[in-house]
Amino acid sequence: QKMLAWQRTSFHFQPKKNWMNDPNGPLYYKGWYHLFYQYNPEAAVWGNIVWGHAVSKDLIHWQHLPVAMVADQWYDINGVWTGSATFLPNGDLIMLYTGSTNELVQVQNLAYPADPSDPLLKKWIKYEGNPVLIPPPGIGLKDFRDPTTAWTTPEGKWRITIGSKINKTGISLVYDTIDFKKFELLKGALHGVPGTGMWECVDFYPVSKIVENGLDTSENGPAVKHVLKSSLDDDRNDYYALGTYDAGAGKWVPDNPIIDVGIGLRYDYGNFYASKTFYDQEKKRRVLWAWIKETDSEAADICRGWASLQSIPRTIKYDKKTGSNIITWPVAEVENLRSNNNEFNKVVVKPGSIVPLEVGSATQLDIMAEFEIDQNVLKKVDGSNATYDCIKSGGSGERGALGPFGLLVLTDNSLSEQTPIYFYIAKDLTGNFNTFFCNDLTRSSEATDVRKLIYGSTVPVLQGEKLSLRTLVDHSIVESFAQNGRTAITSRVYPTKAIYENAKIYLFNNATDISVTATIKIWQMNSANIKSN
Ligand code: DQQ
Repeated sequence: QKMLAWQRTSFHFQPKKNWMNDPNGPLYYKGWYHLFYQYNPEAAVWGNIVWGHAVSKDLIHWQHLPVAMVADQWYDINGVWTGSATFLPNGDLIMLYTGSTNELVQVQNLAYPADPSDPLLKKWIKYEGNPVLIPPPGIGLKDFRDPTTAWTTPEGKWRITIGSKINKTGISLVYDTIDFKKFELLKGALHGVPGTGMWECVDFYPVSKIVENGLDTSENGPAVKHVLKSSLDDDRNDYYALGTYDAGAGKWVPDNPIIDVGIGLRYDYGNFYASKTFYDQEKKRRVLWAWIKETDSEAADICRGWASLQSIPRTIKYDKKTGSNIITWPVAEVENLRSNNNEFNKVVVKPGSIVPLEVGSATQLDIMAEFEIDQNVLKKVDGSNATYDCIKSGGSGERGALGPFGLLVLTDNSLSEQTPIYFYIAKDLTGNFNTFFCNDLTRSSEATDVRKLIYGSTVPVLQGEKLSLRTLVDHSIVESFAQNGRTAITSRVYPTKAIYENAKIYLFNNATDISVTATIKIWQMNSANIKSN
């Protein structure tokens, strides 16, 4: 246990011990942010699921509270599963969640705070008429879970959506309600995509095409686009698409069917699942949480006594510059943990070289880096390899004309353990560039019980933009963002040597034909204050 102690994070949310998975019902209430989460109070593996609960003033420093809801009724005795919060116009709060019944049927239940005057919302009452929804005809008894936050319809009713599947088509069912006790199923679905399987933890919300603020879930109109997100049970990733919502019909259509939900864009191209957003009415932003699972063995989880993290909460916005994706970015409050700024200006990294960045211990960092490349050199390089793929490539060791180049984090002095985060530029025969953003875990640990994949995808780079990345390092998690959050990659990393003061950071350039000029700011990060209950 002691050996693995360093893997515990310092500014990510995690319970003191045991297993955690999905974020549930995040909300802001009477001065406090609340995070509920799927929690096993008994062990560091999934099971006995109840709602863990913690509160924060700033989404960074947390106070753990007693479990909010336990499995004590026939309709949730096999698990108090994922759910979402809705504020009513009078400020009242309701929670809808999935229960796994005594017969393992998935049903939806209603709960509300026992004492709305308690800003900590410690006690919850389950509605006596639960369950409020059972699987409708034609839907599998175990394919009906994770109700969303409700939004209002043009008729003034409430509307929710719930993920499911029919054969291999992932769908999201739509229900209208007046009181959250009786529901009416709409015909068809909000949307469905063949071949995507069960849709878990569906999220559905508006983003503004014009303003920087986030939007409350019921907002709509010509300046709004709607994001539909689904967590695909089959491949354990969170996919989204931008599209148009028809409130009259209760249907949503993707802007581009080629990148529909489940077959196109992801919030994050690493380890990031079962995410949920909420509208933060205090700061007028939409905030995204996600479950970051372990990628070592279950035996290691049990030995450590805990499993899983929550991502750093991110603000989520429509990308006005590209018009084709959203951007996710760590909430501004994270920056309050920054101390000891180290700056490295215009460091030239030649083809095939590495440059150490002296910052002391490199286990708790916030890194911002920009890379410049001589445009004349870029023009001269022959085009040929436009079809690069991070995942199928040879990783950071495979050299191309224009990449890879970037950072090595959680790296020991001998470089035997290293976690590269990098760009790779591919140029086609017509002179067009395609930029990829990748994270190679193949050499991240000498432990043998760790999954060591290469993650990544393309990132849009517009005319005149420098390549930029930001990376948060926190012991066993690395969260990276390219081009201010257009593409993100989160990974869990388990070095055995690159720990404590032996963890270093380097610049590297494995391109054969270009030098890159890097300008970097690196902050040491203070630990968040996490109080036990
Ligand atoms: N986790 C919950 C389910 C949800 C799944 C159970 C997603 O409600 O579908 O712990 O990780």
